[in-house]
Amino acid sequence: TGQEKINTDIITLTRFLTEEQAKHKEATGDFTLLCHALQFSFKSIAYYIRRATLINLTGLAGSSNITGDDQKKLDVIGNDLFIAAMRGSGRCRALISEEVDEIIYFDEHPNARYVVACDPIDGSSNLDAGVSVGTIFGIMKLPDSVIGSKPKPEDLQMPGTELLAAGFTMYGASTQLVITLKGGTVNGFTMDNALGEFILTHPNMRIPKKRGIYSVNEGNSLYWSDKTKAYFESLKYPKEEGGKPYSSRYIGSMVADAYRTLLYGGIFAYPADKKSPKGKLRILYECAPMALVMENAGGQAIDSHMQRMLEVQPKGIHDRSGIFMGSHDEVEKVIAAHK
Ligand code: AHM
Ligand code: MG
Repeated sequence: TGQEKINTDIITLTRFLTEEQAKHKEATGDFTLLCHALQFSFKSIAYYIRRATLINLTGLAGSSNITGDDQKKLDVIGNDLFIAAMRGSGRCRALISEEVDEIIYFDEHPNARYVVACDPIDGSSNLDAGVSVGTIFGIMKLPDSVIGSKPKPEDLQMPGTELLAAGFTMYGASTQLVITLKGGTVNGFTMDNALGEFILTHPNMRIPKKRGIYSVNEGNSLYWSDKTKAYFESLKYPKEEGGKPYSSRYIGSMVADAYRTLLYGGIFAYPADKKSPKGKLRILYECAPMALVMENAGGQAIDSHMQRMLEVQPKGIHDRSGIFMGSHDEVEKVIAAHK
């Protein structure tokens, strides 16, 4: 008849989360509710980003955050949307946001068991140029001994191995959500604007084992260690006879660079260097969530000391780290080059 076959058995994020919850007999539904609140914040951030130029949301807000970055108007709005959604979920005890110096406690929910770390709009220097940006999130559970009392910063400075779930949303040509649960697979959803739902479009994402693409801000190479310099040189000038040099891709939005790396394979790096000896990216809401996604997709993520990223213990809520992540074999090359 020439009629397209229409899929009527669509897996939305809501359905996916419900089905995940059913797999865990002991689940109370709290985690699922928290994820619904997260989902709403992604949808609203996506909405404001789409409309930013039309409703005067481009440009600076006139303030700066803890890390000294000038805040964009959208950084402020994204952060406010996120805080409101987490508070409203009633399941979040505390929130760590890139945009707020201190821990945000939700004392009205003293028995909530979850803690969320987020970068509401990562890559915001790209916003006004219409380049993809994203939200990064990690969800942790408080130890039983802390529930009911006010958690201390040390209680929240957990290594990525403690993440229950993590992922990111990319606001690009379409809005993509990638989420993974501890020990689980990585699943990608695409926002259907007409339905207002995230639809499962990329089930069980696996990162290619290797790929000749590298992604790094080469403008920092003056400050790199000799080993890091030698590593990137080796990608551009292969030693083997007839060896093919790698391609370079760098968007400058970690979410977009990581999403491409996840789909196509390759390596993404923001190494620690002489200018930023601790690296630039933040452990709790940038490095660790991405590392969980990469590992669960079959890739690897390490810091500049070649230590597994998920095991890096942050010493403060905004602590930073160098990072190399991506395809399994590409990270092996990084390790070999830094021996
Ligand atoms: P932000 O959180 O202030 O937006 O900074 C994080 C961003 C990442 O998305 C990206 O990987 C990196 O900073 C780019 O930094 P640079 O401009 O130094 O290459
Ligand atoms: Mg940011």
